[in-house]
Amino acid sequence: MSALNRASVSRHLLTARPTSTGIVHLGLGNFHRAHQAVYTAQAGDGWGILGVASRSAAVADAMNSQDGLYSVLELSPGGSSISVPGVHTGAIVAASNPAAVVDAIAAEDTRIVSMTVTEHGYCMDPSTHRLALDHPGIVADLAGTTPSTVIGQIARALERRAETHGAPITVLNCDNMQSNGTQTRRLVLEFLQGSKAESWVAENVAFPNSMVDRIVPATTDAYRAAAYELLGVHDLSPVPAEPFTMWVMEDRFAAGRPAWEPGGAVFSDEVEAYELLKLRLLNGTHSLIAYLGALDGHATIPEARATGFIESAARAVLEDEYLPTVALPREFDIDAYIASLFERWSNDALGHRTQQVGSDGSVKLPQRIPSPALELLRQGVMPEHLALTCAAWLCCVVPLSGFDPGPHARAMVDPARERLGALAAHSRSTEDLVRSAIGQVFSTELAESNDFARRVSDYVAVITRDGVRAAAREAARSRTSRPHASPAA
Ligand code: CS2
Repeated sequence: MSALNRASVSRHLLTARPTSTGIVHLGLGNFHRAHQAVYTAQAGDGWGILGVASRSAAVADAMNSQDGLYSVLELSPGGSSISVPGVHTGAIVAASNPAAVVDAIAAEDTRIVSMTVTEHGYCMDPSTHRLALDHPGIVADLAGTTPSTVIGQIARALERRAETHGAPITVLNCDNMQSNGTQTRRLVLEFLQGSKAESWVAENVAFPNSMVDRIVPATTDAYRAAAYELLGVHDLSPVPAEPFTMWVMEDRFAAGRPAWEPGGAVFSDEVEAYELLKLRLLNGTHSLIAYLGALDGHATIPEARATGFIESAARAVLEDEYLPTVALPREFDIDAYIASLFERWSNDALGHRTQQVGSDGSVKLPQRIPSPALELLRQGVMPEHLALTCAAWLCCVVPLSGFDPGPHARAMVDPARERLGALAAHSRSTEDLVRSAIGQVFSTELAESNDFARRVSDYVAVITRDGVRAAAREAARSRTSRPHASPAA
């Protein structure tokens, strides 16, 4: 059986042949491989990417054994298609070779370092948005060991650039975070505070903000088999993806960039508006669908979205609670955008799992819930469905004793599971647990809203006692008593 490589791949499927490595990308997960890599391949101007996997060697090994290649399997109810971006010049693993990561970012030929390391990868305190100085990795990196955190690796490499050749570079955050470039700049400068490199970084390194979007499930054997059907050769690591893709970023690059426009990238001075829109309407609603779906026994997002009470809750949170808190980009067709979201969530050929979207809620939800919740609370409006999202998440990851959230919730991975379990063990009441969880995971300001914490704990109690459908019914009742919302001016 033949394997995918440059000799075996059908010419018409292969998009690019890089001539040099101008980009070092941290986070070689499926999202990067179906998003930025595809745009870079479509640029066709010779830029190559060195992929850096965080911990697991599986993807890097697979790609290295396939001449850097892998396929992107586009799936929709209308059919499937495949392509091979072919833009990576190699792949390494940060955990087993952290020094090589610093060397690669520091190399004079590297003009962009980009990242998709998930919200989790930035070692940021969610309440203050500052570097978590008590994070063991940050403590070690600041003490001068070979850096193991992403911020430490970037900062040390920039320091080396400042001390040696001095070539400017762009740091491009492609994670789902509000003002992702600005936040990364702050974290890196905080790491370098007081060092000689601080002012060099401030002047020579660009940190554009970007909004990234494409729904990309995890690879399974079923996707490997589907890729084989279309490729005719075996790919160890294909990436399943929806057809939709969107990338909006600021055109502030310190040392050039690929021509990402032919792939559809948009350069805009309104990135923050796009970010908020996406983080709230897409990601925030996605979380609600995932938690309600998992608690109602659904394995996939399309299954959950097709369930009447979940669709109603999704529309309510999106239209009444997220939409009024965002200012739309100029000439933006919001009705078409909302319609496309519901269509994307219905993609049953993709089979995106509730467990995947529900995982890491403790680091994803802080980007999605506290700001809109506080905004509505300040206006005197109780964000019932944001409270329901928090409650459903808590019921999935820290179920009260005697409550079984079901297999999809149990399979959710969350870095705060243990911490929340300990909080639960020491809490006097559900409200006490909810308040501490909101304070520690989301924001102290939101925890100080007694009404919100009480509402979340009411929903936790209803889900635990009467089930998730009863809780959603209760949230829905609040909708009818409120005027229809419109986006912020
Ligand atoms: C999802 C995102 O897992 C999640 O939390 O909301 O991964 C979502 O699929 C992407 O951001 C889409 O661009």
